[in-house]
Amino acid sequence: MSTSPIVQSFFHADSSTWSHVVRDPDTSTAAIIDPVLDFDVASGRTGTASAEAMVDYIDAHSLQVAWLLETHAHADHLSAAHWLRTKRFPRARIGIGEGIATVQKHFRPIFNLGKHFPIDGSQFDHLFRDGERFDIGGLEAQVIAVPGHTSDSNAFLIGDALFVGDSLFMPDGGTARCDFPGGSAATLYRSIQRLYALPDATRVFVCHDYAPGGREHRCETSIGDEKHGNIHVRTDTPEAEFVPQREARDATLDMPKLILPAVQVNIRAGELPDAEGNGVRYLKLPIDQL
Ligand SMILES: N[C@@H](CCC(=O)N[C@@H](CS)C(=O)NCC(=O)O)C(=O)O
Ligand SMILES: [Fe+2]
Repeated sequence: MSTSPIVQSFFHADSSTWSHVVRDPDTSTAAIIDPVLDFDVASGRTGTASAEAMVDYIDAHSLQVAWLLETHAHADHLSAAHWLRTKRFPRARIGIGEGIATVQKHFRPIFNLGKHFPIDGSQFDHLFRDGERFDIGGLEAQVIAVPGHTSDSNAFLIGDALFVGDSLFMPDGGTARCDFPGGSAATLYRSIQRLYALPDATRVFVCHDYAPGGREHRCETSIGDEKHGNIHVRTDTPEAEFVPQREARDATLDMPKLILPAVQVNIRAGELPDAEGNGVRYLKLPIDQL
């Protein structure tokens, strides 16, 4: 049984998102983490070029996709999970943290989705609870709940590779914002302490990299490098120092440009809203709600 997955990462430039294909070297089984559906908000046009680049890689290596994993309901891009499962990998299961129910409960009234929109996470194939273990071929995977950025945030420890979602960024990028509904800087700090309890050699793969200082975009670091070099939280950073700094920075940030389209699609596991009578799908833009 292998403990070290092969990771191929894909960068989505519009949202600075890293998606990852994680594969067991001993079998052809793989998981896709945080796939992106292209979306041009000005034209309302979706696209699958980014997702198809991952499909090409999977086809080239004859992989079986067992899981489409979401580290959280993203606020800055649309998920390609539904498209990938429907059009390419019908046997893959879409999984997200059980905290998605809290996110859905918050946003259902904002988008006026009504009682027919379930707020129990049932749009997803599987809801992960903290500490849950599952297999990807011969790889062992473990769920580590990392709330703080959002209430549904999970990290996935797959062999020696940790997919941190939006908790930690690269060391010079610090941490994710905590001002979305259900977010909390103190909660994120405590989540990060759980990640810092992992071995220093644990490979860390981030979900976003905003390339501070104009350096190249990167996605891989390690627990040791985060613990000793993260600009927001190192092993010697007290919670009382991190929280006010994180909150002060959050107060300066604009909402992500795609938050309204993204959230209403991503709480449906990436499925677009049903078509109206004319066959066209519409996204809502609630006024003065955020
Ligand atoms: N300008 C970006 C902002 C995206 C954003 O807010 N990203 C979140 C993660 S979903 C974050 O934590 N950003 C951290 C920061 O900007 O400090 C956009 O409009 O999409
Ligand atoms: Fe995020």
